[in-house]
Amino acid sequence: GLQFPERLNCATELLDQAVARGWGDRPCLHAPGLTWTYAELLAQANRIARVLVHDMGLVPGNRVLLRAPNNPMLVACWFAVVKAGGIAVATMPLLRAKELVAILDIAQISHVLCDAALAEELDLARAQSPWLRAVRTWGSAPGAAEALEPAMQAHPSHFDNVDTAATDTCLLGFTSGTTGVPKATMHFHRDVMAICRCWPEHVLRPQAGDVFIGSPPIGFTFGLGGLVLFPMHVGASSVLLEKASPPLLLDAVQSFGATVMFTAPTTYRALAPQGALLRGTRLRKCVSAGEALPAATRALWKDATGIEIIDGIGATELLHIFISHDEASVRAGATGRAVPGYRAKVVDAEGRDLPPGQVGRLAVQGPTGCRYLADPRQTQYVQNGWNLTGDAYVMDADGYFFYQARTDDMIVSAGYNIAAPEVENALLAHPAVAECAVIGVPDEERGQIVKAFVVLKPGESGDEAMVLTLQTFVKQTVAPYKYPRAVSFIAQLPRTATGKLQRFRLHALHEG
Ligand code: 3SK
Repeated sequence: GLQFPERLNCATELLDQAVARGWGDRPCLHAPGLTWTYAELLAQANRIARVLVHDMGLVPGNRVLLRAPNNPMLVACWFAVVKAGGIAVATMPLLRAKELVAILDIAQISHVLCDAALAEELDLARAQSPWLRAVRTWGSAPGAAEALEPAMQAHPSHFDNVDTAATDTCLLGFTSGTTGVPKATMHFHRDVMAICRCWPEHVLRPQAGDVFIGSPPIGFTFGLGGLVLFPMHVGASSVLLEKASPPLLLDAVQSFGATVMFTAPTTYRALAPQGALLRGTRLRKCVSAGEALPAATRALWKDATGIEIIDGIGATELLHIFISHDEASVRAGATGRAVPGYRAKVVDAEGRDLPPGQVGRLAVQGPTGCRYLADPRQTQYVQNGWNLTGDAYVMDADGYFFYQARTDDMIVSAGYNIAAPEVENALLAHPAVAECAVIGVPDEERGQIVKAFVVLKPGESGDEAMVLTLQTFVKQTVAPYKYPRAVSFIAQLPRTATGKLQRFRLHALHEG
């Protein structure tokens, strides 16, 4: 097993030690028109840590919300928080005020560091938080109140990291959960170091000369690992893109000479027609996670680029990927095998182990995982030291795991997890809506899309204009990727005699 010292600060290990090791002049982070070396990132993080401690009153254990698109300042802020013994809560850039209010509340966020480009929804949310003490924003107009940069310039560029325990929490990862009520998963300093060892050392095997690139937000632990922690652990560099639509990603892979790419199956599918452009570039490893990789997408990508995708499944609960395989051990249709350091099995509804060949719920155990912040659902999702995932899998006799479906009402669309009740709640807030129910329906491009069945109030008409009105309304209330791409108007929702919604009948209705 992995051994870590009792006292451990993962920022010291990944950043201060990188410079101490002599990597200070190596490129660490690239963005369009900008490269920071390891030494430059360290200096920025140190100044921000000083602002947090001396100007904003941060003490170890405080939770700090980080809000930005993927850019070098976000990474500097992440390290600053962890250096100062704080707990980093990096968020998805698209979150709206309503979702931010929930996070501020559940995590009892006391401090915020925010990119000015995303300040609007934060401004709406912050007034509703009793816990918030101090906010700093970077990238704002000169002279703006709460500006981070002038405060940084007033401090020297060295900082003594807080001597944390390996088992102190350093980050909270939010997952929207099946009920739409977000859960915060807690991760220790040693967990961050553990994920840098397990999957990268055994599956990805990156090298110091690698240039990482990808689309997942750093607020999603898939992005944090793939675009920040894993490259830094080996002294490599990473390209951070604020916008990473498929065409922008393709351009950036070419122009930055990227060698390792992290993205979701939907993006591989969208890029495949231009994939031949990547032949002859430096790209050599392509990683897919966030949703099940269709066999057809794997084949399309291999045909176009010659590269075999490294598939994997991870979870915010476990911080990163725990089932995967390298390019050499692909088995058709399988996500892979348990990553060394982790154990995985399939269990029945009562939690009993199922033999190979039988479908059940995937359970995972390893150096990370099993901790929710003050959430009664802990006992529902963690049993006897095993994380019970929401995925149905079947394992073969050789320990390869094959994805079957979600076990609950979570909709996975283009790599985004969308909880049906959250979309329902957003729709219900519209004055024309009497009742509604949301399901995920199969979609070639996005895996699944959100479909809403809506019962309108008397006098309202279910026409195209109403579809558009409701879609726009949802986009304004919750993160836009959660909006229902399909809307169907019905006279009443199918319910049991006791009034329970029968979602399976909605699926049947959809299939006609
Ligand atoms: O969804 C996944 O597969 C995933 C992968 C890596 C880290 C986190 C997650 C949720």
